[in-house]
Amino acid sequence: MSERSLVLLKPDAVQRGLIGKLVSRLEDRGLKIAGMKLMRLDLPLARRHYAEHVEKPFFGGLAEFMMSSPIVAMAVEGKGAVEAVRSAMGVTNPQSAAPGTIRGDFALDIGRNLIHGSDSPESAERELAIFFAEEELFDYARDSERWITES
Ligand code: IDP
Ligand code: MG
Repeated sequence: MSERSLVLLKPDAVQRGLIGKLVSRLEDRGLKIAGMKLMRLDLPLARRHYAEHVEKPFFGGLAEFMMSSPIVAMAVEGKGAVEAVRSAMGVTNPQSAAPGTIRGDFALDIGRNLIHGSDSPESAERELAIFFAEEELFDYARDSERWITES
């Protein structure tokens, strides 16, 4: 099985009706959805997911935002999935995000940047375990696979 990343479509993406467009960006890249669900974060989950940011001054606002509306949690799989998702997302602050990236095309504010993607394979493993039970993740082949990756 190739690499997996945890992707969250944040409350702003859901509220703005961008779920389909953002999923399409990832599918168009060749990435495969290995798990997907609509859910609402509570504080313990937000703190666990953003453990590295809990002490930061922006954490209060971030947690409040992340709990304000449902999110879509996804396990996204493919060759180099972590980096592929990060490059499709664009940099954290949409003000600096390149056109052609999700944040560069759809967002303006660092506090409303639409999407989370794991920052390393190690983070991906940790984060996927927070959001998905083993039976919610699917290992399946697509007929298109050999047209997306050579090996
Ligand atoms: P990332 O989402 O690009 O990985 P991180 O540095 O891990 O960026 O920060 C996590 C999230 O916290 C960001 O996506 C953003 O929503 C929020 N955030 C990060 N830095 C700031 C800030 O300086 N002000 C407000 N929110 C921030
Ligand atoms: Mg991060």
